[in-house]
Amino acid sequence: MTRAYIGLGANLGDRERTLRAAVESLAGEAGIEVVGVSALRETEPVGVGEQPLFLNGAAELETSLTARELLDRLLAVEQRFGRVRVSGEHGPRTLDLDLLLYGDEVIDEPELRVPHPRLHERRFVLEPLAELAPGLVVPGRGDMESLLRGVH
Ligand code: GSY
Repeated sequence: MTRAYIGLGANLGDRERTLRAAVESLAGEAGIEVVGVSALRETEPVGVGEQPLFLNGAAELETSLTARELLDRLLAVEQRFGRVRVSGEHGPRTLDLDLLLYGDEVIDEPELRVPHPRLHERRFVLEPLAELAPGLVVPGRGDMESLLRGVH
């Protein structure tokens, strides 16, 4: 079993309902146990121009799936909730599920990079992660406290 963390985000539609339903849906998947969900917080969009506010959070999972299998489940749940991913597009989204951490593994494969390559520079990711696991160390990046000190 591996402890994994995912980022939750939405800035279209009924954001809270979608995020909670997505977590429920993940919890119903074979091989995934949801062991924690952070508070959801409203955040200013980062790096995507003018867009509606996001609702962001994070979830802690215990999983028997491989990182690739888990990623595929996340993409399937996103699609179930109407998310269409167009390469290179950064438009508003009904649901965004990002694989942030998969145990202490470092993976750099097409479409599958963990730790998430922008995790360490995003307050909207670090804060909910630190809430779930304050003692977490992000492989290659450091501990939560120093990472949070490094973001605006
Ligand atoms: O994968 C993250 C999508 N995203 C977000 C987000 O979830 N929240 C905020 N506040 N800004 C964002 N920019 C991007 S891209």
